[in-house]
Amino acid sequence: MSNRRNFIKNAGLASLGVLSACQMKPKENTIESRKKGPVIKPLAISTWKNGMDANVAAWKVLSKGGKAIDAVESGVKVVEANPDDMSVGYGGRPDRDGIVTLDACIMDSTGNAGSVCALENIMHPISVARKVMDDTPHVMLAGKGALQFALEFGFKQEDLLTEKSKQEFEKWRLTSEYKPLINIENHDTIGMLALDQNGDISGACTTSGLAYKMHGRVGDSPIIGAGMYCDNEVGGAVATGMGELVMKTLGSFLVVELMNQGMSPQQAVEEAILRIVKKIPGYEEFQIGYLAINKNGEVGAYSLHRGFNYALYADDSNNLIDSNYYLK
Ligand code: SD4
Repeated sequence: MSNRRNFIKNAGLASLGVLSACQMKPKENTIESRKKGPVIKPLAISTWKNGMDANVAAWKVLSKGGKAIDAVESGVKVVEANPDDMSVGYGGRPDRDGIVTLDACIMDSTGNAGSVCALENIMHPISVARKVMDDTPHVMLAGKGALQFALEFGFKQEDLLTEKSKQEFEKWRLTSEYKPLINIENHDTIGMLALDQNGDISGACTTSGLAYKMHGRVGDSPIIGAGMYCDNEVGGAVATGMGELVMKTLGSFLVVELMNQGMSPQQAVEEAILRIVKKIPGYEEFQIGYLAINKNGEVGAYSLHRGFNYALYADDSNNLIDSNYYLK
């Protein structure tokens, strides 16, 4: 029987009060059906151990029914302000000229995005990135322009080089050996993804980049699609580690697109690591870690080397988890 004839028949029966509740159930994707759908459980996931503190701040927002975009911003700000995290914001290691330069990006569930790179003397680059997203028609501001924009919006200029960072830098300068180390030196950049009670996804990523990088070097972290990407119909991904490898494979976009093609978050992050293995000679010398989530709140994590961990706040519990990895 054709759908139309079925409809006419059912309409007639319904008006007679003959159809069961099940037969009359609303079509999928109507407001009615979504109201009755499964309850969405919020979650926050972030890279590395410092993600534990970031998740606590994000959870304060999410557990009150707040938005994913506000959760990720307030989450990563905790790490930006922490002088003991030497890869992000205040206390971040400087470049080879002794200057702390910051990269950050943010993306919301509407697909809007904002980013700053090579920003100096501002403690919360993520909030500047959010202003770029919310208050300009642009996505990315760099260097002096980003600083000027931040100052116009009332951000304060501060010296971000702590005594500890400075002393380490002075020591490094004695030999000036530019050697990015796996897991030890460069890797506690924070990338965070959140799923809120509405089922909306947002992401943020913020870093001082590689320690003792060339002045002006920008990594993957502020680049939408490289360091972080969200597609609210699919999921989100963030990257950490040697940014050049992520940029060359547009890692976070790749992960989200693989999920869009049907992969689970775990399959997608593993495939994105394999892409680096296949395409980039010398990949063994560097660490890369990916995190991903999808709309159902499933998560994925994978890295090149052992040693990548991540913080997952879900079901009212915050846990630090070791990621599986490629090079066994
Ligand atoms: C960068 N991806 O600047 C950043 C560094 C990083 O954990 O993530 N470290 O290349």
